[in-house]
Amino acid sequence: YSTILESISKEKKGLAVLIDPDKTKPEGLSSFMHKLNNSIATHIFIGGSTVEADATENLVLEIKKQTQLPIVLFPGDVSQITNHANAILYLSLLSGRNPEYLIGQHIASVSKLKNTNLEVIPTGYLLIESGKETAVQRVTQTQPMPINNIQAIVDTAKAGELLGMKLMYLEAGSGAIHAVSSSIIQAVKEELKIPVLVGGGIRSKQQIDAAYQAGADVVVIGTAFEEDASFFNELKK
Ligand code: 1GP
Repeated sequence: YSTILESISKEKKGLAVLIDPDKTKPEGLSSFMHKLNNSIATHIFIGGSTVEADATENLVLEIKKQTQLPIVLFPGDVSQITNHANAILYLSLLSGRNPEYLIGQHIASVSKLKNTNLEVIPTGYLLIESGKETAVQRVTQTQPMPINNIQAIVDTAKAGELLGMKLMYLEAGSGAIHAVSSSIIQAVKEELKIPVLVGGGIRSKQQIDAAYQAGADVVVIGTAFEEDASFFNELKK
């Protein structure tokens, strides 16, 4: 958490590269990691909606050998917990009403977390409407929050902060057609004191800058790097 706070200020923002163990195998990672290490990326997030057993741990072990950046689990479920990462975003899907993703997975994770040194970062997770059904929606069986009711999004995020969450993640969904809009980011940021993370469907430098401009403290990008690692060249240190 301290590295997230350090990476953000008025002039500085965070960039988390999301690597999905389901799509990225440990073999042949080196060229990708080389580009990542030479970019403005500040954190590596690891996770996916559905991941095979052991795939997360194997990937974390390999990535750890190839970077100094903090490795943070961004798990789709309790099976993706591994002690080899630095921290875990302890996500509660506040936008939905499925108890399994509000508290169920958390209870199931306790016995595992007790045996790790992972830093647990309580994080509110809001799925926001983005133009098509996303994996988060499918897997969690919850509806995204409609974009025409910004007040409901702001109030939900604020409730998460009042509950003690240390980060708020605005998620359009991996590969989203429409990223979270500037007006939503701005409205949430105005109301919250905790850092705001924004991800889903961000594919260009221009979109990254627009999210920062609106108030995002950390932008999270997966698909754009997965599809074309040369995108890192536009984001050199
Ligand atoms: C998904 O917010 C992340 O959980 C990143 O989305 O893959 O669209 O970059 P993308």
